[in-house]
Amino acid sequence: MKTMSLFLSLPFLLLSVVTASCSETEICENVPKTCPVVACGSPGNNGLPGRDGRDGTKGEKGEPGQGLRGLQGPPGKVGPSGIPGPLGLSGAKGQKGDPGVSPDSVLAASEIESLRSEVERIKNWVTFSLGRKVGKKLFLSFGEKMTFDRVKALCARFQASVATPKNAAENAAIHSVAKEEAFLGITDEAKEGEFVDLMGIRQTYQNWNRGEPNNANSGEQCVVMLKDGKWNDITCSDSFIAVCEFPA
Ligand code: MFB
Ligand code: CA
Repeated sequence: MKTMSLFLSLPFLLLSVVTASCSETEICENVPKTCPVVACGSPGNNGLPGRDGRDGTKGEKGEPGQGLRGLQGPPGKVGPSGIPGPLGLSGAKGQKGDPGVSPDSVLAASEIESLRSEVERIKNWVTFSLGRKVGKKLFLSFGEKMTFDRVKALCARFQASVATPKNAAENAAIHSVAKEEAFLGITDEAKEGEFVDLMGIRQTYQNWNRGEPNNANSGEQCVVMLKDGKWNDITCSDSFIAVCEFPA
């Protein structure tokens, strides 16, 4: 029986001898064909991937990324108020105020009324004796002869203007107060032949003497009322009396 079992195990024994001689790390075909019964097969398929290796050591820090900058965030909340600034420059000086009214300068309404009526009486006396009134104009004469420029200055000093008749009635009133030839507030200084009043308004009412205005010697830019109430254009540097007109 022993022989039989030995015989049966012989191939296995042979196989294990052959296997043992090729089973080391060398590849079968590199083995010298010393063993006539060894035939190497074709390489086998790749084996399955091995297990993951262990993590490597930490790398160096990389350069900053070149990605897009983030959108600007919303404005932050209002910060605390700053400290007050330095005092500004002084402002321009204000207009002069109205005169103060001291208790004793306050006039009673009755006192005001009596003053007003007194003024009215004085104006009437003046008009009756010295002047003539037409509508809202009071004409008064000043007997001294003077140039046109001085006449304008005199009337202005009394808050009046040089008498300027705008119609026949006013012309007659001026004629009645002027006891001799008097300057009128009319000239053609701005444009020869165009007579205007001292406000530059065209003089529509005119009362020229025969043959006037003639701009004699090309130098007559002022106007004088003659003794008969007619007008003549005359040299402004000549001298005649002043008649002023006051708001009545
Ligand atoms: C002229 C008159 C002129 C002078 C001169 C003496 O009339 O137009 O203004 O008054 O007389 C003739
Ligand atoms: Ca003249």
